[in-house]
Amino acid sequence: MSQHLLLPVVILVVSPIPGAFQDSAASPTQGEFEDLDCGRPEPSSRIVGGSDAHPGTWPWQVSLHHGGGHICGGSLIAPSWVLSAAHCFVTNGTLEPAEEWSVLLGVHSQDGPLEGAHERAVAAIVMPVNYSRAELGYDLALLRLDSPARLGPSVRPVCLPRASHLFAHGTTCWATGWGDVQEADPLPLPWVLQEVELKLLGEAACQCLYSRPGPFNLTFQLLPGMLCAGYPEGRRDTCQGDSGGPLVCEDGGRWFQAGITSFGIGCGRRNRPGVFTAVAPYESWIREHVKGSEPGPAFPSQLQKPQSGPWEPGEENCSFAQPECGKAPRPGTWPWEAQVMVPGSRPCYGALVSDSWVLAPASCFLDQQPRISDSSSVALETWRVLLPSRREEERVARLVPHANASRDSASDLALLQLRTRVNLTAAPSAVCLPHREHYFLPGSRCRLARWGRGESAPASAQLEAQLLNSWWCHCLYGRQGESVPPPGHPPHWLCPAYQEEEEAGLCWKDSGWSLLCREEGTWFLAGYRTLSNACLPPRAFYPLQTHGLWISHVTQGAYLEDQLTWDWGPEGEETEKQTCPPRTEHGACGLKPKATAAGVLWPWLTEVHVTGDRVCTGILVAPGWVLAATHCVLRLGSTIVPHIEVYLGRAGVSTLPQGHQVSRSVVSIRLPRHLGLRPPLALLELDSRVEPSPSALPICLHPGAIPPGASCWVLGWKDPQDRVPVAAAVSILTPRLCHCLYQGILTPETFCVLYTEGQEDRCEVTSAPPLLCQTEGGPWVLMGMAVRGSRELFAAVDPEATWISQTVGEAHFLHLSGSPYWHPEGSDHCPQNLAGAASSPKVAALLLLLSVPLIRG
Ligand code: 4AZ
Repeated sequence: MSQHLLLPVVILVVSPIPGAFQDSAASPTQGEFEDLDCGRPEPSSRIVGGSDAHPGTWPWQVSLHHGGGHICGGSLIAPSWVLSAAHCFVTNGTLEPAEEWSVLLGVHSQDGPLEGAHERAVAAIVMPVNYSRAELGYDLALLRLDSPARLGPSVRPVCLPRASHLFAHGTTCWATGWGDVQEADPLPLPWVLQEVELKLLGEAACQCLYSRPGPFNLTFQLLPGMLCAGYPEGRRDTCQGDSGGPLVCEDGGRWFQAGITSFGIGCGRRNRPGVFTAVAPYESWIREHVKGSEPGPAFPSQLQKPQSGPWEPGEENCSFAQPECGKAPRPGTWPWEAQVMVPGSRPCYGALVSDSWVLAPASCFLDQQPRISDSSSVALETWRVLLPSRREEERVARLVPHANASRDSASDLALLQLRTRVNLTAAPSAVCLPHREHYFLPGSRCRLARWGRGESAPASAQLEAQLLNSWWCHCLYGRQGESVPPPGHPPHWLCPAYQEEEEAGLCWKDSGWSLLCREEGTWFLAGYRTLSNACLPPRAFYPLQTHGLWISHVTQGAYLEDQLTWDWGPEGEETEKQTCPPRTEHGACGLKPKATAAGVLWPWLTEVHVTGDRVCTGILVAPGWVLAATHCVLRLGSTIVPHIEVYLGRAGVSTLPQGHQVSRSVVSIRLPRHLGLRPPLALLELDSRVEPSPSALPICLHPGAIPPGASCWVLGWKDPQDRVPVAAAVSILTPRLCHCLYQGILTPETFCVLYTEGQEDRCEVTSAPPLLCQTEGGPWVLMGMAVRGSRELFAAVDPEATWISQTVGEAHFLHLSGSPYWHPEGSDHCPQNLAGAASSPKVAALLLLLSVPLIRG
């Protein structure tokens, strides 16, 4: 039962709570219930982090069944009455009918024949009228059995506390149940009742822990009638399926029920103790509802009054438990780095995830062991694990490959259990692992570390990286049609952006990389990727968080940690609203420019530095190709091929060369074959490809028509010296108007643009700026490059489409629908007085009216 899913309800059988939370002055004396002994198990004799209970230790524990299975726990408080949690009986706001429930008493193991156990039907369920959902309190229910339980050694009632009973904080109490042993990890067969010792936390300490934002930025207000038990460091707790079960504390040889398991944030998490319904405040409500039952519940008086009240906050300190994993004082020397040595092959790098488990790629071992699933294999005898600061090598007891390891590289993981637990100190220590809902913030500081088996391991991988936002990552590497997972949902990929320059010397061939990301000084193993056959690290990593459950299930002790930084910013909402541009067979192109603190980053805008003094505008059309205006890169009449460098990824006013993230040399200049006139467009071949990233991403090309509804822009620099990118909005004239205006000087297939008022001289023209158009929310497409010396005329890309696609196999051509631009239009006559008048403002106004109606400036 999840605490998140409970909604406000209309309750069918409800009851007001007279005097709840008041110390009941009208407590009857103990004598009233003389005939019912309580809270005493037969002398002799999960809960997360618990252990098997001995049969008969907790004889009041009952199991509530619905639909043939265990749903919740409960406690026997009188022969005909069971106490449990209200949220067990409410689904989608409605109370499940009493007759659908049964109560199992005296059960120890729920597997096989229930020896000594018996079952009772439920005659009525009573719950407080104020109950709506567990987090709002009043999470208790009374179940009247259709006939009294048979009391015996394994079936006895627990004592109930009076309203005045004080359970001092720091007292150790016990919770019991058949619930999950970890989040989403059910109790394994034979389903033996689990017990766990929990410390009562005072109200102030508990509130302090829950006031710190948790997953989904959740904080939680502890309400009267609730109590907390557990440990700041987590690990021992109740969990789903334990709800309704008792939290009992001993006093004077009797066990009193202090609480009812109600809810929590996850199970066993650090700083997230379990929340229980406090029973004492409900003394009079319980009495009221069991009135007339003989015998009723027993409320013995408290024998040992605690010295101080539990509500004295001064005595509790509000200190948060820090993670016990992920501490690396010197990034790069990872105290969890484990080298698994298998005779006859290179060492395999993995990470220590607990005191006895190492996580590593399964592919390291798959080819070693044809029958890898046979973990009893003798070969393990010869395997060794080397951990930092340990002279002795560790022996391997067990190898547990992921079930899909050999089929799917996203599951290329295996866990190795060490024969003996290691003492976790500064080194070796364990890395932290993320929960499923972990949201690594965009811009998180990460590092790449070696992972798996490679040809030559770099001494220590120091490659720094920053996470791209999930939208970018998804658009670049996700599968088409997949939606971007919002924060709180596991991502399909994690994309670290790293400086290419730093790659030098980091060749780690035929191996993998892990992605470590830091939050508040704590390192998480965020992602991994094997099978990179190049020596460059990958750009997209598989997120580890989808495997948390498998890892915690196998290891029962890996350090799964809550997220530590919570400032999600507006990223979440933005991601949901954005849609990726269509993708061509070569990947994403034409993604929107990104606003950064430094300015707008136009990912396809390239500075083309030609030997000497010239800098031209270029446009990245594929990972290894830039398109530029011929006149800008080749001097007229000159046969000397200049040396050309291209730079990508300049966000704004930063000075050269730091403002660029990527640079490449041009190895060849290609021109289309043209008869007569010199071709206007040139393709520059780069010495190596640029990897797609927000600072280097190809533009989309679009043959022919202007896409319908597009806005068009001339993108250039205000000043050829500082080259801060600017965009000027333009309208595109119809071919006829264009022809009329520029009669005689026009080469065929040239676009004429009209600048939106006031934008005329936003960008300078000597660098031959490009003409780009964008459809609403869609990709940016390149339409043309400026004709020499002109601000208004642009040589169209369209006529060269075939040549471009033949030269650049990976150019991204989009086939958006649009009316063909080059079709001859009706009349050949030009409006009078237009020729050569394009620059007059009056004519400009007229032109605007006549220009292509779909185009907005
Ligand atoms: C549940 O879902 C539940 N860790 C019960 C207890 C806790 C969390 C969840 C406390 O029933």
